[in-house]
Amino acid sequence: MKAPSIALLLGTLLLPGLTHATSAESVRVSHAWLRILPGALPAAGYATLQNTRTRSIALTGARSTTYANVMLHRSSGAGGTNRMSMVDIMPIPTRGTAQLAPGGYHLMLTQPTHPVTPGDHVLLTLTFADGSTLDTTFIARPANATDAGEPAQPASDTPAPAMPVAHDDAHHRG
Ligand SMILES: [Cu+2]
Repeated sequence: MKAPSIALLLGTLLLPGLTHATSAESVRVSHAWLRILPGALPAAGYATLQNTRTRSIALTGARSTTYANVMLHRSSGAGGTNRMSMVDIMPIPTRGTAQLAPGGYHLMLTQPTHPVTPGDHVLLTLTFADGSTLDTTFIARPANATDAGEPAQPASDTPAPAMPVAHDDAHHRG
């Protein structure tokens, strides 16, 4: 008989009587896309994350072999006063969804290891507070995109932002 994995052991110790599923196993990602800006401006990563389990989940960020630096950010304020700050987690509520979306939580990606252009598929590894990880393909979209560009996306799913927020570097000063 094989020894149980350390992850399974930890799950058993930390969550007695509950589920052994990791955060990564309990999250479904959809509408994952990157907004690609010209030049050296940072790219932004957006997605919808659905929590299928009965415990809250915390996204801690992502890593990628395509971008040397990936940060979890949150925008606050509105219009011209929009500000961003780095955050440690994005909570995904029990049996609910959370969005990485323009004007809210998002991933900020800098230092690409090779040029990324709209239409490219970029692999990001999402990371969660319990240490689990989830490989996710993000589709690269142009600077003026406001969604993943998937034809099947229902119009009522997410209201389009009144004014799409460009992820320009002015938002990252201070
Ligand atoms: Cu940002």
